[in-house]
Amino acid sequence: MFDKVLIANRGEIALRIHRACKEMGISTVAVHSTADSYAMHVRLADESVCIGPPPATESYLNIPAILSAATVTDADAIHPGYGFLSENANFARIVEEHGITFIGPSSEMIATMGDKVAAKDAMKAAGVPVVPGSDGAVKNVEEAAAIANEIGFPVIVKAAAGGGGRGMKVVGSPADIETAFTMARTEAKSSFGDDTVYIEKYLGTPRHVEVQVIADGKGNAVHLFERDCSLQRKHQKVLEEAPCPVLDNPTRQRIGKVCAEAAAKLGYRSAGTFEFLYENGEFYFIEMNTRVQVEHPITEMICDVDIVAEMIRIAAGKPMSIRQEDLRIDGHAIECRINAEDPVTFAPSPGRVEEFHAPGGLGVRVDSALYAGYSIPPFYDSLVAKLIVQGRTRDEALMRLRRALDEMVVSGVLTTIPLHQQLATNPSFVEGDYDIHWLEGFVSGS
Ligand code: MV4
Repeated sequence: MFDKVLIANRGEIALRIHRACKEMGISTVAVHSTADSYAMHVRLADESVCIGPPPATESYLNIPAILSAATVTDADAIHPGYGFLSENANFARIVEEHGITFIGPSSEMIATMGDKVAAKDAMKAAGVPVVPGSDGAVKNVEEAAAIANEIGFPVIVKAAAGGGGRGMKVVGSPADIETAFTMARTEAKSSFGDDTVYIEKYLGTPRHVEVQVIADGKGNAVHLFERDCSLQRKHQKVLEEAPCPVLDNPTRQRIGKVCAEAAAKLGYRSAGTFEFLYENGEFYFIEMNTRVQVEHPITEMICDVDIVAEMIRIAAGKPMSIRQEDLRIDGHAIECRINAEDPVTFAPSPGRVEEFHAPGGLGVRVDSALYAGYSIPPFYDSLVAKLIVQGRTRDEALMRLRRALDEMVVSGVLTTIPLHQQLATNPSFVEGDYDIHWLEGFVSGS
């Protein structure tokens, strides 16, 4: 096992990784920008290294600075968390070239999944159902028009180098395909330096359902069931729940098995997530995430598995500690992302936190790096806490959620707690009756 892990991240996920390391007897190195000298992840870590000024491009994305920090502290491995360098294939490769273990998939796997056309190809070959569309990249306007006519409108043009909602154009009728294709190409080139685009049938009212897998890179893989992440605004998830409230057990088992078998067949290593659109009882693969995700705790709560510890074990060459036949779903879990933002306009609200009181009690977990007196810097993501609740049933989880939200205190800055309080009592949400577009209507109408 590793003696020392460098955590190349900040905030709650840096704490989450630190906690897994401590339970495994591993010492930790925090890295931080000058804006984060008083951050909780720095206070908790065994050692810390300042890696640059506040802008992430000069600190948390600064590959030479992070490698130097790992070298001077003699770290055995680097955990990238989510965001920042977590899905940068180049970073994973350079880390490994320095004789340091990257806690995640191989750099080749990250590169394949980062190319959305290559990812879809790989999944199709591995037996995963994908959205109908072009067979790979679309070369010109004529080809785009032919494919769109064949699959039928509406269609969506996507950038191969995009993902997470960037670089997409919905096309409603044949008259608009030429302009949309040309615009998508131009935007892809300027945003990503790669003008490769592909076409899919556009699904109008899907849910976003994702399957968590863990694999050892040696052909062994398990799935940890699914999460419903449909409640999002501008491609930022707001609340997630596990399991998906509208799936029946046979369907759940079937899609889980498909993903675990695909991960095994691809030789996937570490934790990974298969993202699907789910509409009219069918799953359509869209993308794979090769990192630990923000919402991983809801899966941990219903499966009683430490996903971050598994990632570390696998990276160290140890066998996985879980077997598919031992995994069951224990009740229901919900995560609220608490952001330091105006709950109505969503404008960031950085500044000094005067009071912080985390709710507790049975079935309540709070992942946060906040403390009273902490100043939230304006340079980074506005996520400041994740409130995760678990109950024997979805109704019990919802009751627990409402009571935990009422207990939670964050003063001095604005937060999205009031938005979550409204959501938690909304009849459509309580019924599980929502899709990927529902929350946008909810926030604009309320
Ligand atoms: C789609 C789609 C409808 N049809 N693809 C947006 C994020 C990126 N990961 C894929 N996205 C979508 N792809 C087809 N063929 C609708 C979306 C989409 C979406 C997907 C998941 C969660 C939220 C979303 C919000 C708007 C659009």
